[in-house]
Amino acid sequence: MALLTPFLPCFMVAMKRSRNIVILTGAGISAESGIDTFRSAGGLWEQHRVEDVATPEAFARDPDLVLRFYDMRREAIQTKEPNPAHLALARLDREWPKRDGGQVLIVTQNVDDLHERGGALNVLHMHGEHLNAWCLACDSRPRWTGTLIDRPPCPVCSEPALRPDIVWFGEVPYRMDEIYEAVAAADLFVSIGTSGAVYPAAGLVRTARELGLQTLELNLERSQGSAWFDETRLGPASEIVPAWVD
Ligand code: BV8
Repeated sequence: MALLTPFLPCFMVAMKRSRNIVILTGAGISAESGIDTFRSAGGLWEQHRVEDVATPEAFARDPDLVLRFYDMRREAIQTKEPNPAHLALARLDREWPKRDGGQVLIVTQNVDDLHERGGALNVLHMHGEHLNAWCLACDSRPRWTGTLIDRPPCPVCSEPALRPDIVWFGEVPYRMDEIYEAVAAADLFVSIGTSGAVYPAAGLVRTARELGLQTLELNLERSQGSAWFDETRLGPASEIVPAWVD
């Protein structure tokens, strides 16, 4: 390890010392790309009750309402572009292993593809992805950029049994074992653009602290989890994320 000059701010030290970094992102990292967040003023949930659109019960009760809600959002994200925060994380993801030999894993609650379109390679969508469908007849997860409201045939089994490949409330988030393993192997946990309102994602910072990781929060405002972080830096992601990475 390069000799650390004694006056480096504590997180510069942590960055230099950290080999493996787990980064949790939420809707706030995509806000400046024009994708609605959930709980900020005028956010998605203010336009829709969660119970009406993001639960299996809602889908069973009114599938057209749910399919239209996700069709609208799937179409919207395809008109948006990654912002400097996505681009900065992609640089870190690509360059960190060369600089330090460690790994970066971006665990996102987001269901847009802006991390990938920004160039990130190691992205884990714990709440699913708008641009996948899920066939309830054959359990395949075909790539899907169109609408589902007209019950199109599954490209694998031809059954009209496609639903959004989204983790709804009450459903089990994807690849939790991998996420906990990555946190257990990391030295630094960074949370970006999340209110800390939804579990188990919101509990990851506590798991990180219990395992002795350094924890850093980058957010527009203090979140429900801020008290659990060693440091919180406030500001728009497009400014504070590149400032942290670079
Ligand atoms: C589950 C669907 C069992 C996709 C979503 C305790 C333990 C475990 C579960 C629970 C628990 N207590 C309650 C539960 C149940 C529930 C839950 O958490 N309920 C909450 C409301 C209390 N959880 C579940 O049902 C989960 N499943 O628990 O299964 C289990 C448990 C453990 C292990 C295995 C299995 C399923 C949760 C997933 C639900 N699906 N979305 C979709 O429609 O998009 S959640 C939804 O909220 C989105 O995915 C979103 O990502 C997520 C979190 O929201 P945020 O991303 O944080 O967005 P938000 O708007 O809230 O905040 C934005 C933040 O950004 C703000 O802080 C804002 O200040 C900031 N910001 C804004 N602009 C900027 C910015 N920051 C920087 N720059 C900016 N420009």
